Amino acid sequence: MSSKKRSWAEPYKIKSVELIKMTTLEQRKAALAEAGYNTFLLKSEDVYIDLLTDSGTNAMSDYQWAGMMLGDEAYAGSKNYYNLEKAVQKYYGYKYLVPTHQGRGAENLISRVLIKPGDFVPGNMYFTTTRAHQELAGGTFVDVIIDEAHDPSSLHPFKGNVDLNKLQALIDKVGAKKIPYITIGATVNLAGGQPISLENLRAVRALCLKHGIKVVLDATRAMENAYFIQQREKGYADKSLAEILFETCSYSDAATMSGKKDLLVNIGGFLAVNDWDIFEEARNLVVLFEGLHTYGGLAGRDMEAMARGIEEAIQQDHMQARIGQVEYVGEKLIELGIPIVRPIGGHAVFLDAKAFLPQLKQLEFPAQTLAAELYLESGIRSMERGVVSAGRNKAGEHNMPKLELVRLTFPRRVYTQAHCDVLVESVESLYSRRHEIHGLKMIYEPKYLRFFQARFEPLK
Ligand code: PM9
Repeated sequence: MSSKKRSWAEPYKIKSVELIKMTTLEQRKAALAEAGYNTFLLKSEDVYIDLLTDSGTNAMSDYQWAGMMLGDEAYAGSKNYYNLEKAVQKYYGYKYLVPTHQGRGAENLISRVLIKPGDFVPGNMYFTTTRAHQELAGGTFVDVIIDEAHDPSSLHPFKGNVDLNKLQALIDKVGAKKIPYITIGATVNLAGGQPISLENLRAVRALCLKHGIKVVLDATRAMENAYFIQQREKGYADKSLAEILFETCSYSDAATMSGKKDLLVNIGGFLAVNDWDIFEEARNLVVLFEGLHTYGGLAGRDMEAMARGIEEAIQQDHMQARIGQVEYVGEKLIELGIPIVRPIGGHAVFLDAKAFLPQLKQLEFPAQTLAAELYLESGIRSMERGVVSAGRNKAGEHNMPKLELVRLTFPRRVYTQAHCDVLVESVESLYSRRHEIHGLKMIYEPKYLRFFQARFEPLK
């Protein structure tokens, strides 16, 4: 048998297409200026290949679309809610389900239920919306991820792991009573889509149990995390993704979920918990923020599409092609000597903007600049994940993250290998003129999650 690695290929064929247009450089210059050099403010119709996010940008299958027609749009007790509940119980293993319109709806609920003002919430690196809700509830986020996660060149296979010494040090410093829970991201988005190992998660669980601290999983990309465990962790090569996902969730008390990622839908999320009291409180609160506890801001058809998405996304051939596509681009960029976060992550390739544009100071916004330049180069939209995303601390100073990244995020089942090739060619061309690139100045800064709406101007 040949030992040569086989190509990944999509386990689906295309039945319906959406036309996209290529713009001229002049059009892109005007569009970018109008958008304040923030790719979030571009109009989608001015974008050629949209790699802003993998959130809600997935292509649904005919099976999911058929499910949309079976939406039971009752105000209360929709059939689709029960289908979703069944699927969450079967694959994630939690007892109780509260649907939400998307992930941050679930983050709002769990933060309000569990955090008291003055509490500390450790986590394996912050995520923007997760931390924002923790802070709104009066908590302070503390990063307890391993140091390797902050180093784009470290080849650690599980850069999402928690540093148990950092967690223990926090417990010693503030006391376990002030730590209601730890948030575990799987995979860790802002570290570059990096996984956490089950060995590490088991150890976190044991330490937390000893101190009465709950574990809340951010399960947004936990299926992708399961794939990395299967590929990299000893003892898991022969386990199915479903088995690994189930085991992952078994080391936690609750999960927040943005279904817009792993679950192959365009909208939807949920909070899933094992504890009746937490469920009851969340079920009470959800009616204030989202809607009745059997729809949580979603139409019946959206819940059906998500329930069906769970079944499709957990399939081996789906995940192999999904992560295979990301690796295809990442490997090509590495061959060209372009600095990216390594190992290649699950949902995105992350350009290392500090290494790409070493001439820029961090407050000249290297990642924001690079994202803007990539759009000018070829109409490809990406996302800043650096100092703009990191926001400000309670004293009002900029948080200065070690990682200054541009995320090339892959919507699931949307783009072809030829799109990937155009992307690689565009980044290569940008890299060859990197010395000519100047930074940006922030001219408008919103109060919350500034990266979404901030505006910039070129320094030169
Ligand atoms: N992630 C992303 O593009 C959406 C917008 S950026 C704030 O990566 C994790 C790990 C996420 C995430 C969203 C959410 C929030 C929670 N956890 O966007 O509210 O990556 O559904 O989920 C985005 P929602």
